[in-house]
Amino acid sequence: MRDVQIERVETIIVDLPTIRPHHLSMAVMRKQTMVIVRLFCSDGIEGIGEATTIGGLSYGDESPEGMKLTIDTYIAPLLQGKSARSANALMSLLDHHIQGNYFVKSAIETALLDAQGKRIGVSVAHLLGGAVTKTLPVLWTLASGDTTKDIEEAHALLADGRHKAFKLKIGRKPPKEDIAHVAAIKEAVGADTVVTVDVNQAWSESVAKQGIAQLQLAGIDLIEQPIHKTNFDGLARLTRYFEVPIMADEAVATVSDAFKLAKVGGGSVFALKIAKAGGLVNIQKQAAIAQGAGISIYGGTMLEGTIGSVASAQVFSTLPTLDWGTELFGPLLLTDDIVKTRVRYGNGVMEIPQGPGLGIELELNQVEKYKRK
Ligand code: MUC
Ligand code: MG
Repeated sequence: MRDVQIERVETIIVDLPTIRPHHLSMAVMRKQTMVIVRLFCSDGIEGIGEATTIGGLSYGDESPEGMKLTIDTYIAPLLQGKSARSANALMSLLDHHIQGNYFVKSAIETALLDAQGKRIGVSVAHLLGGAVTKTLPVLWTLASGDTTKDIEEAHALLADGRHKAFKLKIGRKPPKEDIAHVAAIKEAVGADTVVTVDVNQAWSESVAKQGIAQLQLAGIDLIEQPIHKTNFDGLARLTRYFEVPIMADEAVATVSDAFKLAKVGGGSVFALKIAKAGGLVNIQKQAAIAQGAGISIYGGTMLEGTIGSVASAQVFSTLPTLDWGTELFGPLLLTDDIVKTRVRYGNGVMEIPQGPGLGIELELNQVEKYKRK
């Protein structure tokens, strides 16, 4: 097999407006900022990846501007001139020289896998052992900040059939108001529509105990990250106490978090995200830990655009135990896109592009249009 080298790694910050403000406990998003990675190889193949977070530094500890700097200053020089074929070898090199920086590593691994898939004519899912599905269930997050608008949005989406389940974001307002908001939406969409609630760490354990009791009574199907991410024992206590499943999100970032949380029973569901985990291969390791511990999994998002969402979909499609479906709706929250062919959504699912690589390509005019100047 002819050797192929990495010639150059380029990063571009892209800002895309959202279709409406997206309210989370720690930030209100009006645009999404993505760091797009272009990895050029000596055989003319280009791999693409995406490093995206939520609300600057309010969700994770890597910012878009910092991620660009990390790749340009530390990662690109390490990769330049190296053999491009083995993502595992290159990720191991990065892990040896660069601590943490998981969001960035996920974008680089995505670009390496995309390039290798394009090179040998197979999808990224195929490189990861093969897909078990060509579609993934995708819920929608209602987070306009207004109960009436959320109900209208839910009814329109149910009528259209694009989504069949919803996630609600709370934690910005006093618990009483938040719970009334959730109960009103649940009643409006009906008992048969799955509704989950993400508190994004906003509650103390004692408040969570009261709040979850009421959410359970309102018929909510799953509670996501009610308390601070470092409180593993608290998550375990809530998981044991309530019938409604408790999902770990921020708490389960790395492979080692998954192991430690599984050991204490911190959550009956894990939300897996390629950015938190530091890449696609680590998602498969976390899924194996969850499977061994009898913990369900859910395909999470960092509200990435199309590249990050498709990269997530490629690895999620290899997991037979994705009981809770996914939330890979990121591209639908944005007013426009930077790829040639947009991903198709309908009937509650996302259609996964079928390779080679990620199965998508950058539309460079669009990248230029939304590139931060
Ligand atoms: C989160 O914490 O889950 C995922 C969907 C959404 O609306 O926000 C994100 C972040
Ligand atoms: Mg969450």
